[in-house]
Amino acid sequence: MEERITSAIVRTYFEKLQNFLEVDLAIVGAGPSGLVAAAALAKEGKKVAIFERLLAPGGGVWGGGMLFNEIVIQEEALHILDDFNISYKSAGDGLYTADSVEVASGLIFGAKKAGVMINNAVSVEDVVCREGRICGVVVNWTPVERLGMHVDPLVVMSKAVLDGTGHPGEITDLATRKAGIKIDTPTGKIMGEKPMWMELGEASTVENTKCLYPGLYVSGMAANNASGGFRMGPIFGGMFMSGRKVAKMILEDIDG
Ligand code: 48F
Repeated sequence: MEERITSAIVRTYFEKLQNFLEVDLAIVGAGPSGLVAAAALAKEGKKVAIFERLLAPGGGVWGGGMLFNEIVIQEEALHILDDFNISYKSAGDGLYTADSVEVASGLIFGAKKAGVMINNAVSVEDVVCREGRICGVVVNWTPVERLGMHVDPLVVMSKAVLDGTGHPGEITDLATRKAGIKIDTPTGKIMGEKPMWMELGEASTVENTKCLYPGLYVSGMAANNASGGFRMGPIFGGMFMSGRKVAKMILEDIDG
């Protein structure tokens, strides 16, 4: 019995991995913007892999506002929750609330069912940049990263890479530092996130969602970090809309 259980896991895991070594889109970070983007592209038949540093995908959704496990969504983004079959309630004035555990698990389940490969406990530590295009991610197990073990990483090649790493914008930071690229922001560099301003932050998240460099896209808070947008706390419509926007842009890019 023991041997059969181990064999079943090893066989199916490596079959899955083998199929996702070269993908259409590699997404770094399984937060709300990354998960929404992943599901949208997978539904279009694209091969999408997400790499999430933590054991549990879902990013900043789980904790709601200050661990009160509810989040707020504005009316214009509700259609995205509908697509994931996630429920919500009116809170008046065009705002709605949803249970953060249902939102996080619903987005993960939706992305998975759409065909996305979600690699949890895997960190992206570098990008591949060739002939003026970002075209892959360098990955290693998070425990290896955390313990500082001297273990070489592996690489997943992709037509595009999405930085969905949230506030730190890690992939844009890596790409600008290590590949030395100039990105599409007013300064050509990372401008850094601005302080809390919910209304402007929501709008700027979507506005700042873009292609920063051939093959390198940015969504969610990483987009605000790159272009100097405001933070906004536990309102999430902008994150969902950012995921949808970036998926459309990437689809046009890789199909065109
Ligand atoms: O931060 P996060 O939820 O990304 P997001 O889609 O959403 C932001 C909101 O949650 C919230 C907010 C809403 O108002 O402001 O902050 O922009 O999820 C980012 C995920 O990326 C993972 C990290 O663990 C988190 O789950 N991550 C970050 N760096 C790496 C990474 C990395 N180098 N490799 C793999 N995963």
